[in-house]
Amino acid sequence: MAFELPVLPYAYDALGPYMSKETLEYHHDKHHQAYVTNGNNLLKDSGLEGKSLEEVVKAAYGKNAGLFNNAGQHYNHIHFWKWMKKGGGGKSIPGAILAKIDSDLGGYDKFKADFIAAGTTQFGSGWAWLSVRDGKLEISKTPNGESPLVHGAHPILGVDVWEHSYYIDYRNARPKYLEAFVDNLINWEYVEQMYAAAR
Ligand code: MN3
Repeated sequence: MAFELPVLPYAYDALGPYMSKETLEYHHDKHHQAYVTNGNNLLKDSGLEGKSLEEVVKAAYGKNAGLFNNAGQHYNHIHFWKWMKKGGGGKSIPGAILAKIDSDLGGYDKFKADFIAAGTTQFGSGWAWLSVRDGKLEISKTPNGESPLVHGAHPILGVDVWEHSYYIDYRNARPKYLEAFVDNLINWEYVEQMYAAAR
């Protein structure tokens, strides 16, 4: 199944001032498009053409680096766009997720601090994650195009900490970008959908 660039689920200027139109235009139209184009070229003759995206990501990990990097980033970005919304973030979190954050992660404030710390301490490019492993929530970080999918867990929230995700709006201030993401952008309804699917 060929990879396709999804349409953004909101207008390019919808996430301002926390993520600008210019950032979304470059990030979605150029960076994500490149992962789709390169991924499709590498998918040809890989033996994985008929597989779902998640299956391609898992099968290519550790075996076909070029395909893994592009398919992994395609998977990550499809969800990243949906993990944000205008007027998102903060503590208006669906009850089931909030209860799990309390029981598994020590409450919202600790979740927020630990999630931001994961993104801040990811050296170089990568992602910070909230995922489900064996029924419990956990926070983690991964380099480059990796995700918890290839480490035995189900991602339900991720934030891109590649410089292309924040440099136009925040320059080198990655922690400020992460704080704005948590306080103003997270689409918790989509997180809850992925949580329900991961259970
Ligand atoms: Mn990116």
